Amino acid sequence: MTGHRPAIVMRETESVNNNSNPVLGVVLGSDSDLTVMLSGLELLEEWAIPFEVRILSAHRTPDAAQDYGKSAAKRGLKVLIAAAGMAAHLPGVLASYTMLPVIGVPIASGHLQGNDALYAMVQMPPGIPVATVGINAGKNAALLAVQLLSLAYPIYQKKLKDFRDSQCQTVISKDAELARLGFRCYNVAHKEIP
Ligand code: RP5
Repeated sequence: MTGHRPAIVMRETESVNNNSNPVLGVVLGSDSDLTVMLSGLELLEEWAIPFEVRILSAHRTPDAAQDYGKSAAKRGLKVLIAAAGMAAHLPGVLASYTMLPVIGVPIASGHLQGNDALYAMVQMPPGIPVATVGINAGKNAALLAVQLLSLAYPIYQKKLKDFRDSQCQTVISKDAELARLGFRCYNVAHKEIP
């Protein structure tokens, strides 16, 4: 594995294997995608979502990717996240082998910096959809996965609600701070917005 091995992988492996079976599978096309996905993985860990992380490549380990897609539902997984860069066929290949919803995360890499991966994921042929989030949007992928899981596991709805409330409060605080610093907002007619 290139570079350092983020601690999140070790923690995830221990906690999931020791406690409950994973319901969410996160698949990376390469270990080089891991850094981008860390914010999403950290959120999953913080919320105690039982998840597993694998490195499988649609091109370099096609048989393993096929096996993973075919066995995912049987192993109890409910949702898959697949992150890949460049000619990113991983989410589409997994989606072709499973009825589980697959969320694709286009990773910015190579000369086209994720535009290639984005188009590959979002332009799936009719019949095999991949729910594609933005380039490098690992956190949104994690949130979307939890939203899907919350349909089967209502316990996650509170975590989502708390997250949104906290996000809302953060913006309100920043807006108040802006006002405290003396900034004023004007509309196009240069009238002050109350
Ligand atoms: C894709 O090619 C991977 O998902 C990664 O984003 C990109 C480059 O892979 P490495 O050469 O860094 O392994 O398959």
